[in-house]
Amino acid sequence: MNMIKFLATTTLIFLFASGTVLAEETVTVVVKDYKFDPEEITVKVGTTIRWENQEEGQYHSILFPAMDDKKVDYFFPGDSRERTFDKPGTYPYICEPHIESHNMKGVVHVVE
Ligand SMILES: [Cu+2]
Repeated sequence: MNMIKFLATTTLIFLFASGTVLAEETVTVVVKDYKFDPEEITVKVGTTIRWENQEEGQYHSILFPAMDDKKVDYFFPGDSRERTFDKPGTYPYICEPHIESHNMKGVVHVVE
């Protein structure tokens, strides 16, 4: 392999690796059996969390009362909701229709 080919290959590998890192900036929380899994999660600033509804036939919602969420936004099996966290802090959330019946809640810790 000559030097040009070597450099080109190395650059491609680097770009691929960088892309992989970027992809990991989205973290999935599974929504199933009236639970968030994991219920408590710690992520770095800038991370997007995606909640995936993996129920058979039950809708849920993601509501952050301290972030001024007011509208309840149901999402159904196969659907997801995303939120990006740009500031460090602790962010509790609930599933509004199931907080009383199933204590359905979670918390996101965002760190530098
Ligand atoms: Cu729910």
